[in-house]
Amino acid sequence: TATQYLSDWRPFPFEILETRLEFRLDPNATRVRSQIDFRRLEQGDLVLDGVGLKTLSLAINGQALDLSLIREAEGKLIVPAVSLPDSFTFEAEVQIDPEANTALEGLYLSGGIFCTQCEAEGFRHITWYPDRPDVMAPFTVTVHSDMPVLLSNGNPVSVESGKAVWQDPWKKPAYLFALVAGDLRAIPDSFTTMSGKHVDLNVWVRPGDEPRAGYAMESLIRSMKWDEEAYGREYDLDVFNIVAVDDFNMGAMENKGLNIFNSKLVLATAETATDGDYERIEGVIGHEYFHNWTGNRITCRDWFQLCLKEGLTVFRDQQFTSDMRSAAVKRIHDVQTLRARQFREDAGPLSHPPRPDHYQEINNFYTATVYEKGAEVIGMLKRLIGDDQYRKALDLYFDRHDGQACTIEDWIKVFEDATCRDLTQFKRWYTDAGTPRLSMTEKWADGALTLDFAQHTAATPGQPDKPARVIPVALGLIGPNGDEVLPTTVLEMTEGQQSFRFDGLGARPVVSLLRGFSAPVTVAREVTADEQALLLAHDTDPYARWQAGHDLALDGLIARSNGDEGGAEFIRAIGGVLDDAEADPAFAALCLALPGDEEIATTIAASGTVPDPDAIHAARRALTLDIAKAHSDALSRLYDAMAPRGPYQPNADGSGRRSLRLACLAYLSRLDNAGRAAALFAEAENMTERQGALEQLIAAGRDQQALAAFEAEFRDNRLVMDKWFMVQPLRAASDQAVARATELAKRADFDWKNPNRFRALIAGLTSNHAGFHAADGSGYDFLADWLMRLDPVNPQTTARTCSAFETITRYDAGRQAKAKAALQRIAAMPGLSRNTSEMVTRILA
Ligand code: BAL
Ligand code: ZN
Repeated sequence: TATQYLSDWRPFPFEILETRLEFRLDPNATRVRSQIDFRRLEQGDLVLDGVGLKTLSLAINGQALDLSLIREAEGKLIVPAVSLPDSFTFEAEVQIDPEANTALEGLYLSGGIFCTQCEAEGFRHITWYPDRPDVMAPFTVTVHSDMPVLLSNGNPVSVESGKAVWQDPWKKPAYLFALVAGDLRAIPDSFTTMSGKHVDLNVWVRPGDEPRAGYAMESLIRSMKWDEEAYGREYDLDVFNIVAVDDFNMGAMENKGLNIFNSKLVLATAETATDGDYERIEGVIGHEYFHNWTGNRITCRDWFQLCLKEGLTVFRDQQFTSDMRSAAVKRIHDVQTLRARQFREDAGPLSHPPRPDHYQEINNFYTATVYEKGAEVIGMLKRLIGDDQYRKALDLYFDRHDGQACTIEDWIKVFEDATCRDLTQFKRWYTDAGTPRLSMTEKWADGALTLDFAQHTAATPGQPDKPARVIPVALGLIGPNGDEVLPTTVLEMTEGQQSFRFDGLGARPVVSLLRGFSAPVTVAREVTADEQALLLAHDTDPYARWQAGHDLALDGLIARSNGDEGGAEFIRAIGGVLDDAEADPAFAALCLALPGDEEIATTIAASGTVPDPDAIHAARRALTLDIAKAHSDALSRLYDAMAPRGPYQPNADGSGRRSLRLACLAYLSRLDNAGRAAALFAEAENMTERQGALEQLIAAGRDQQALAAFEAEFRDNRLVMDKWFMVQPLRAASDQAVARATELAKRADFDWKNPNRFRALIAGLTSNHAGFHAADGSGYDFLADWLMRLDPVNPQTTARTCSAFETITRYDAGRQAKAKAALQRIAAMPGLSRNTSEMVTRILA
């Protein structure tokens, strides 16, 4: 399979003045006519992309072209330069089969709705086109269909029965094209932009789903307002449409003026969606909307630059959620996600830089590194230059590059020009893979504290040497009495080893290190349990406070998993958290939640030891029980105090109270055999508490009645039933998880071709650490069997799911051998997709 290299990028030799498309929709025989006005910019052949098209005709300026120009195997149509005038109209008519399109790339049918997904390279499944992000054009789209609602990008020109014409005046690459046709109902609203322009807003859903789309619309309006206030960015079309569909490989897609969403990120009511769902809906609606400027108006030159739009847009959606909810809680959630997904990716065979320089299948690079680390890198930049300079640089970015397809070099240059800083070293964060390990040792003498820092980044695939990076180290100092003696100070580390000294200190303080998680690094330092407890009690930085408690718990859990004593200090410290819990329930809930098995395993592996999934799981269960016993009164009191005080509100306050209540329930369930959970399951009026209770009932092995009741109530709601499929393997006892998943997979309603349903069951199992890593290899075999079944149907979702195997080399030889055998079975499958083949090859390398 051909590898694509960043260094091979060459400009497209033509520009497009206008793209006109005409669709005659039919489930099995959709006709697409295209007229593309090209103008030559430099010498070169006309190379167009097309995959799986039945080509009916090709012409240039009305002259028929020979179909033998098509190179079927390569998916290219190559018209030699000599046969082309400087300006010409290319015309094609092709036929495609949306109903047969189970890969969900290009034009497909989802539950009777025609919809599209073109990022990254889906447009080539629709018609012949230069399907690359640096070729941008205004589009006019005509749709013929008897479906009641016909949508495309831009503004409506004419909408009549059976035919609609849409025009998008903003030039865009093909990956932002979208078309939707179906029996849909709108939740309408409107927005007046900061310059007074009226915009019609619609969230389109299936008939009957209208009452579940209100929160999505509110989130959209908040997003539009926030982007004006925070970034000065105004919306630029007369309409903005969002459509919810059930079958979608990703979360959502930022097509210009016509965002298409996975329905799980649109539909919510208190009875069917959790607090987490509501927060994700708000965040993703924001994310896709913010792409209008960071992605659409300014796009990527090539797919190696994906983090240019994704890292920045994630950073912006994180800021948005911080502003809408609790900044402290949001930061801790983001750090948890980064560690769980990106650090894990960086520590294994799939490690790659935020800006990779080669790939086989770009769909395999929609990763935590490109998205979440891409966002962290921007956060670091902002921390280094300050808020004002950041805003100045962003204004320059929008001014300078509006309408362009850009690179990471363009982005860095904007910051260099706006701040007069040399960012050569900073750029390594984009080009170098791996998570730096920051170690710190302390020297105390004569009222002076000297901190000696060292940074080290281990080799990653293809990158053996790692020069030092610039690392912003935010820290503060806390005196022995708990007072802050040095407020947050940002040290700029640029060398492999560097020392910083703080003079004039009365007594030896405790270092509150990496405040706000100022850089995506792991930390190695000598710190006593008493010092961690002091930070947990007194640190002024909420992230650092939480981290101190988290580390204390982690140390105790690792000791216990080694068969030693551990966790006593955490048990004691948690008493203080419980005493203060009502002042900030969401924060207390975060402190109460023990590190998960996966994180414990990661930490053990990072220290060079082989993690034992069963010992880790047993250690966590034992510490949970000890905490429950030690604090049963306080936990019980808080559980009652956090009972609902009024109607459900999906806001930070309400969700904070529920998260604390459920954190208490997790402990109390170990003492009362999930008695409170059973009562809560029966009486709860919202899905957050309902699902939380159900999870405890499953963990306690008394779930039959509750599962039956849940199924009876929600049988017809796909999204809610996804939860039912997910929580069972997730919360089942580890020695029953694979059996449970196997039984569930046999059910008629395990509609595995639906990505949400497939992922629900599989992610439920693979997130049950000891269950998935069962010593007999049954978890690996189960996953491999399902990946082999899904691959011919949906390569993209199959390939992404392969990352469940990315940690195998950290386990014992027996588990490794079984996992490798499972992967080799996948690799040997005839006709394996390029997507899955690349993932399996990288993991096995
Ligand atoms: N661009 C793909 C979906 C997203 O990141 O918004
Ligand atoms: Zn995005």
